[in-house]
Amino acid sequence: MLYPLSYEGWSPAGYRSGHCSGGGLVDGRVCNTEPAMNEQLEFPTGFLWGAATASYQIEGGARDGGRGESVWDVFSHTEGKVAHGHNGDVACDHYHRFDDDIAMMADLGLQTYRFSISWSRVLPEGRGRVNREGVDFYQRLVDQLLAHGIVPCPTLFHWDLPQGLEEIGGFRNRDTVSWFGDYAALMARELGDRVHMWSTFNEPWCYAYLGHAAGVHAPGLTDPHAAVTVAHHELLAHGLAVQTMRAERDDLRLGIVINPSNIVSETTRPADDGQIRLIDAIHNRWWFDAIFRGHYPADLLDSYGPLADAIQPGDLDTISQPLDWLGINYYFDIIVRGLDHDDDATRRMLAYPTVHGVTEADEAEIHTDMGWPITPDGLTELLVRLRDDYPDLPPIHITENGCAYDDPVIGGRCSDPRRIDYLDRHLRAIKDAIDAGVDIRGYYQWSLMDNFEWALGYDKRFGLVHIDFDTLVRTPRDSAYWYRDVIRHNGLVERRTGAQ
Ligand code: IFM
Repeated sequence: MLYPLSYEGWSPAGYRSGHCSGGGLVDGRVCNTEPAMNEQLEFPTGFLWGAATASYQIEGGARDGGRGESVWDVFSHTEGKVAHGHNGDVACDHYHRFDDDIAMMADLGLQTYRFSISWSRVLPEGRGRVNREGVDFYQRLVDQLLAHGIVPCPTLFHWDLPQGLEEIGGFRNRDTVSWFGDYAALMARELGDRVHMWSTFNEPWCYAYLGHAAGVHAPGLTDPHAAVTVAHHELLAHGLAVQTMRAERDDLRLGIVINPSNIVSETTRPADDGQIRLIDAIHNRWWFDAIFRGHYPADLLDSYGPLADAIQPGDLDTISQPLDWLGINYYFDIIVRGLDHDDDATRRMLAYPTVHGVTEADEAEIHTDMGWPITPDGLTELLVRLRDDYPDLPPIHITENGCAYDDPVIGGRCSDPRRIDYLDRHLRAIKDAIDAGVDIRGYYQWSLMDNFEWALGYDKRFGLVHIDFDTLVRTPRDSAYWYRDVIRHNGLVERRTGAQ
């Protein structure tokens, strides 16, 4: 039996006992496994179309303009942490080439651009001294975007914590919460007259668990207590930042970006259900319950016990600030084959990031270069379920969605039909969710260009634009021109590839 683990109040039993085909409704839910690729689909008027990147993944300029070190500089320069010893010192050199990159975005018709601010570029030590050159960089970036009619959407924290703060405990240290609040207020003062749409954190689950439990991301710890503490402090910092930014200006549209996933179990052992439910709580409910209900999931708190001792009275009030929008990053459903019943909470959490597997005989066999299954149905299901489970949800923007494929440039052109297919399927899934009544206002493809894919280095290519990392030449792929058509038509037209 195959079923997605539920959010609270949703019964998994009998929900999805197999993958649907041919579109339509299965058990009352929207299902679009085999989209009608040539069917035209129009999105709601005013829907925003964009692409996303993050500071450490594209900027480079690591030693330029007074930037301070981040945890990712230290991690990537530590032997054995990143594939091939790659690092973000140069990356796409966007720090020096942003003018041209923005002209390229305009050529591709982007209406909005999601990027992140490098905290250590504007505050080299993470607190105290402001680096004017760093602030100026982001002011020029924003001014150029606006000059090209592109709506800027910055994220304040996409994992590159200033190393100075890491040395005094990083997000394990409760003081970092207030330093983040100060940083957020500074950015609201410096950019808030021109930038209205902000997110505080990107994928806080990744920073907490990949960085502090699995140890595969910076800062590279394998300490479950640290991971849970960071998961809490990130949310507390988010809530505080919303307060400090609103105190600076009342015209900002503030949100947070979470990466939820359906947890799909294919295990037949009933004894697995409780553990899978906890995995769902770690990945999904922890974040949404805290922000939109003002409490953490009781089952997870019970399981964590003393691991969650960072939570103090009043914290959840700070965390559950009303938001103007919610960012959802979606790549794939997490499909669990089986679990070790002898795990204690600590070992289970450490094991968690590696438990996703794939089913054997369905569309999930199709993988991207990340080894991730392709599960567009899951996106519709997830969005509908979020809407059902959290009635006070603000409008949603899909802030990341995309796939890694290493299609080469041949004769100046890069044909990438698999990316077009992936994006087409996921846009149809989003449209299904909109038709089912979910309030979705925008879509950011990940990523504008190939970039530093964290511990996997530069081999995993997510870009609409191919980067030659020797010459830094940019070549828009066929998918970039396809996406330009999507934007022009505010939706999907008949499928076509190639530069137009
Ligand atoms: O590259 C990352 C990004 O930084 C965060 N979301 C997932 C992407 C692909 O792994």
